[in-house]
Amino acid sequence: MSSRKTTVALLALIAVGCGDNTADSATATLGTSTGTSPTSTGTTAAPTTDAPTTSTSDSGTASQTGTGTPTTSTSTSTTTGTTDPGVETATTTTTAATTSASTSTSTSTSSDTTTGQSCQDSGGGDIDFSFLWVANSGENTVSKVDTINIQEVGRYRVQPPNVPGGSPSRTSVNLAGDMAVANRCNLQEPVPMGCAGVTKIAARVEDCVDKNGDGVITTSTGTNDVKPWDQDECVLWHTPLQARSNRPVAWTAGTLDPVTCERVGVDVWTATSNDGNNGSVKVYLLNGDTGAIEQEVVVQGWQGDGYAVYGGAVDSHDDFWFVGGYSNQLGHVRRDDFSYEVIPSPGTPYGTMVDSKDRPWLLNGQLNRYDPLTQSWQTKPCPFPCTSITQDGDGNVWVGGVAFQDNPIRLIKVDPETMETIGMITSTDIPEIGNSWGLATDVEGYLWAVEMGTRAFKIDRTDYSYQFFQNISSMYTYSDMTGFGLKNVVPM
Ligand SMILES: [Ca+2]
Repeated sequence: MSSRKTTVALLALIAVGCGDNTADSATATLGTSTGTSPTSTGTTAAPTTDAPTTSTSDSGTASQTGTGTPTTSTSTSTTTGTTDPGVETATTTTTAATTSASTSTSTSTSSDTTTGQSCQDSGGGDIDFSFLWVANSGENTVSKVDTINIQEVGRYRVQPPNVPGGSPSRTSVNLAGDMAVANRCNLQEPVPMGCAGVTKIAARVEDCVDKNGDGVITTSTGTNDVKPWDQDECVLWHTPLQARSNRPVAWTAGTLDPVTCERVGVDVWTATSNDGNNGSVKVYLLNGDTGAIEQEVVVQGWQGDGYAVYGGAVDSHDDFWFVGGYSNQLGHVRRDDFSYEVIPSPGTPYGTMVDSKDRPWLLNGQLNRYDPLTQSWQTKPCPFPCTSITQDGDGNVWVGGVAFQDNPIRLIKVDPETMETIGMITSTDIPEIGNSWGLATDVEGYLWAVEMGTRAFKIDRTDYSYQFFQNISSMYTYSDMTGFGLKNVVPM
């Protein structure tokens, strides 16, 4: 089999085998690429085309900018000849179709000035905060796993009963240890309100709320102790959303108050399909304390069919970077004024992160790294079907993926600058490990490779020794599920 065919087969495998674990028509669009309107097709991935490579044309300078309007939708950014930014012909469309500005609102909170020397890092770096938050998608719960003892210490409902949808996947952890998770919904339009939505859970008992005033915090203590909806006092809020797809979730770092040493302005980004309008998507900033929608930005010029937006992460400015749902595009909404840009990407997204130098990465069979300063992409092939990504405290990028046929590679270590593979973990090192859909670094520096299945591997990245957490439920999470990714980008 030629390498080209191999790549194609791998991508087809990814499209079918992984994707989000609920099969739906959108999985099929991966293989088609090349500008065909994915809404039309429900067919399986065509093995003759190869999404990441065919629709390349990199030199991703083409970006369209626009400004999001405060609060509600409306469009503003009437971009010119844009459309499908992810689909080839990237080089030409250098629009910059800004229109009206959002101005006002936004109290630009630039951190730099307040790096209080007297304040210890408020959480995130503390060993007490070492939890892995994984979603048990099929049962609408999230598990809190102690990464030191490799033990599940809490399990929580994240969707009200009797509401269709749910299906949580991506989780995000803030610098105080709090977790937010997005419910994907995954139903066909039209969907009811609450099919999608975001739920926040506190990590520390002292951050939970004694809602019934009995002087005790009632909360889950482990796997077999799941409280009824609204009775776990560490589940702090739930914000229902009406969308067929709600995937990315990413906490902001906020700013450090030098007096109280508390972080303030800690909010949550999420994004959804814009049901009824597949030429756009919605990005939300939710108030971290209340879950209220602080801002809604309709991002125009986005190929928003299918999964619409697949994942996202913040940079050191608390800006939100997000990737297409199997479509070759990268989005960016700025925290200070909610303006945005849509950037064609040279490869199809699956996993994504922002590295310690504020560069978004996206990957799915190929590594793609975007440099916002030069507005350019760098790409490298993966020696196996790569899907998931994290960066460790030494700067090394780790990439997980699909165990494919007789390829022994399970994880690779990548130089963050050259993007060359500088190490690998194989099936000889860890015979039990299969597909690592999710990858994260914990506070002690261990890697966590999470299956779409029941095992999460804790791996020593120096000698590759390992243990694993055995869940009773099937997990599916590949976002910043420990909070290390956020800590990694925040200037401390
Ligand atoms: Ca109570």
